[in-house]
Amino acid sequence: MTSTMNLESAYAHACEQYASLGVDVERALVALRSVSLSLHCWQGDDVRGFEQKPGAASSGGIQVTGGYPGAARTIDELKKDLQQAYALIPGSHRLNLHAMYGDFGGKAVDRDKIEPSHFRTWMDWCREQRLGLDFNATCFAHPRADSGFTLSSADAGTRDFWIEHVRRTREIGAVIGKTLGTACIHNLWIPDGAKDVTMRRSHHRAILKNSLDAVFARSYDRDDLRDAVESKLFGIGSESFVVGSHEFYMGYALSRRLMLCLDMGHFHPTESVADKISALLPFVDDLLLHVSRGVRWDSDHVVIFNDDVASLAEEIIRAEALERVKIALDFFDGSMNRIGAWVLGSRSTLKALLRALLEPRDRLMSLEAEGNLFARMALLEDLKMMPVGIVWDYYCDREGVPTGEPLRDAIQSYEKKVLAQRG
Ligand code: RNT
Ligand code: ZN
Repeated sequence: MTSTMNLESAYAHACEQYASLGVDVERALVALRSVSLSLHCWQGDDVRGFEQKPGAASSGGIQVTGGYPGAARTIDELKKDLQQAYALIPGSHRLNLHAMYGDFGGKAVDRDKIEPSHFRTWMDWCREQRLGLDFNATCFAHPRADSGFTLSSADAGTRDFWIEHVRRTREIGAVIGKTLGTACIHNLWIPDGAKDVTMRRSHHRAILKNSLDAVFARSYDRDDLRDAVESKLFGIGSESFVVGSHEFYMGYALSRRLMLCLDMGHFHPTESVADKISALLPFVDDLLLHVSRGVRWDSDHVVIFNDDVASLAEEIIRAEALERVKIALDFFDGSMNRIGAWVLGSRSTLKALLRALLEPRDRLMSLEAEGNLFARMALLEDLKMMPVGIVWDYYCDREGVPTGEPLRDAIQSYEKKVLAQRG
C-alpha cells in the first residue's frame, strides 16, 4: 500500500498530468462526490425478503444461484450488512427497497394490504444513516404471480390484486419521499410473460396498459415520488413473450411522462445500453438505470469495471446528464460474500464514472468538430494510460474508505466476526 505521503505526492503528480490535458481533477472529484447510487437491498439476502410467505413462492423468472453462507435473515442483519457496505463505498448513497422487505412484525400481511407503517422503521433508519430511500413494488415470488401474469392477467381478480399492490407501493413511496425530504424513485417491474408461442400478445398488452393507467391514476408531488417502469427482454419461463417489452414501456413512459428504467441485463447481448441514453434524453425528463452484468443471459452477476459500464458512464458524462440519469444497482450473486458483492459493484460503477469525468471533454469535442479524427483517437488512447487509479485511491482515502488489501481485509474480518456466526 502507498503511504499517505506517497499517495499525496502521487496524486499531485497525477493532477499535473491531467492538467496538461486540460482536465481539472478536483472538479471531477466534486462531480463524483455528488453521485448517489441506489444500493439494492436484495443482494444481501438473495431476494428473499421478510414476508411470512403465503404458500409457495415463484421466482418470477429471476434466479439467484450460489449458496455462500452468511445471507441476512432478519431486518437487523440486513441493516448491519448494509451499514458495513456503505462504510466501504466512498460518497453518500441511497437504499433501494422492495416491498417484500417490509417490517411486518412477524405477521402475514398480503401484498394488497401493505401500508406506509410497515416501512416506518426503514424510514427511521435511513434518516439516521442519512440515506435517501427508493422503493419497488414486488410483483413476483407470490402465488398470485404463479400463472406468469400479474398486471396483464386476463383474470380480473389477479389483475385487481396487483393493481391494489402497486397503488399501495406508490403511496408508500410518496410517504417515504416526503418523510425523508428527497424524492423516492418508485420502480415497477413485472414478470409477465410466457414460455411459449402466445396467441394473445395484443390482448395482454392492452390489459397491461389499462392496469398501468389504473395504477398511475393518482398523481403525487414530483418532489415526493418519481415513477419509473422497467422493461425486459425475456426471463426464465418467459422466453417467448414478455408483455412489458422495451417498446411497450418506452411508449408508455413517453406518453405518460414517467421515468424509463434501463436494466443492463434486459436487452440483446450485442445491444448497447449506453447508446440508449443520448437517444432517450431528448424525450424524457430523467432516466433510471439498473446497472447490472448479464453473462450470456440476464444473470445479474456482480458489476465489474468492464467496457459496458465504462461506455455507460462515458455516455452519461458526455451528455452532461449526471443529474437526469439516476443510477441504481441490480444484481444478486449468492456465490460470494454478499457485502463484498455490494461493495465491488458500487465501487466499479463509481470508478467508471470517475474515469469518464477525467476525460478532456472539451478538447475531444473540438477535435471532433474540427474533423481531426486522428487526434481524437490518439487522445482517447493516451487517456487509457493515465493514472486514474491514483486519483481513485486518493479519493477513497479522502472519503475515509480503504482500498486494496485493507479493503479485502475489512470484508474478510466482517465475514469472520459476523457472517460466519449465522447458522
Ligand atoms: C428483474 C428486474 C428487476 C429485479 C428487481 C429485484 O429482471 O431486473 O429490477 O431484478 O426488482
Ligand atoms: Zn432490474
